[in-house]
Amino acid sequence: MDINISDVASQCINEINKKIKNLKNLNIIVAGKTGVGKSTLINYIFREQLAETGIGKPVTQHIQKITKKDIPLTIYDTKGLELGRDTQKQIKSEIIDKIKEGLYAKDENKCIHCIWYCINTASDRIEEDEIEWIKEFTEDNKDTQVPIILVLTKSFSKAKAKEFKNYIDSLNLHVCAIVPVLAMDYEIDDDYTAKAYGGEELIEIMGELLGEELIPTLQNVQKAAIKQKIKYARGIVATTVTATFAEGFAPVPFADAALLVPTQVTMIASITVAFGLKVDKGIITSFITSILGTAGATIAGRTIVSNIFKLLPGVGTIVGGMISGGTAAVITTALGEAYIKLMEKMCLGEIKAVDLSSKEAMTEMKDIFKKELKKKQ
Ligand SMILES: Nc1nc2c(ncn2[C@@H]2O[C@H](COP(=O)(O)OP(=O)(O)O)[C@@H](O)[C@H]2O)c(=O)[nH]1
Ligand SMILES: [Mg+2]
Repeated sequence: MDINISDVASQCINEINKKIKNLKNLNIIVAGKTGVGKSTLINYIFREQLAETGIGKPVTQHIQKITKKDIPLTIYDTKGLELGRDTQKQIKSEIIDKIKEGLYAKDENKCIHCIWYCINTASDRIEEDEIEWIKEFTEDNKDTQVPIILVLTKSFSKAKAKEFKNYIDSLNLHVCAIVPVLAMDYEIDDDYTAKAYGGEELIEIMGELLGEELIPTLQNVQKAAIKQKIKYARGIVATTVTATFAEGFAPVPFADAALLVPTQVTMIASITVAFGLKVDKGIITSFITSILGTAGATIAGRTIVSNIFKLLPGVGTIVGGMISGGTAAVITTALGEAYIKLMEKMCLGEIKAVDLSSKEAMTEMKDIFKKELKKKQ
């Protein structure tokens, strides 16, 4: 059985598009006084500088809806919380109405899943009116129960942020979590710049708060917690391998090794969606070609397996022209890990999509795969 590399790459792209289309929409309200750093936070946490480049549309007097094509996320940005009691009260009811609207729609894609209330750590104090607002809000939110996270923005001093957090903790506000964040590097003086942080923690908490079905979306839209993307992607690999090559999986004849391809296509697509990177057919083709070590348009299942065995003798035994479930699992895991590494490097800007077809990049991908095979043996 032959596989055609261009076809496999197309299948990956189709599967990626299908998975993206099926992602549930995540809806978050971001509240806080003007200047506390809401827009900076949004740009830090989510991909594509959403607060700057997204389309903003006023939905009420004080709420603006921000969306962007192909990002399954809606941010409701509030303004005016600094404008005194009456405006604050009005904003509170606009938010509660928005939450109820989502609930009545009985559509998970329209529900408000979380509220981030931002307080500026640099200002050193939570003002009395904010404490009041949060108390009243949580009272009104008793039936709707939308989780609230207090984000302590501009927390360039970790020590100060900790102190501030402890203080707010002692107020016993009904919030799910209090998370210090520095959304942008902060230059303290010529010699010292505080590095942005807090994204990993905020995303971890979001992951705990949101239901299972929103996790693929969360990973797709976030860019501030690469470690968690990797962890999640590894979970995809593990699940794929256990589901496909569970104990008792019959050996596959070499010639039919291509039968494993659909499983691997699905795995690659899920990982791509988790990373939220723009991956085209060229990238997938370079990846497959470099791993299989072939320049040909088609390749036989038997050749794939023997090429991989050549890459690392001892990865599997060639007995009776079969590969065991165990060997197939090792190969699939290495493939998944190599692809995760590629995605990670692309996220960090260490590999550029345009360079992927270069000889150096191909060799690098092959080396990663080889290393992973070695690890899994
Ligand atoms: N260095 C640094 N500056 C920040 C941070 N957060 C906000 N700022 C700055 O504070 C100002 C107000 O931030 P912005 O996000 O526009 O606040 P918003 O009105 O709540 O949306 C801008 O000049 C930002 O650059 C941060 O984490 N680090
Ligand atoms: Mg703003």
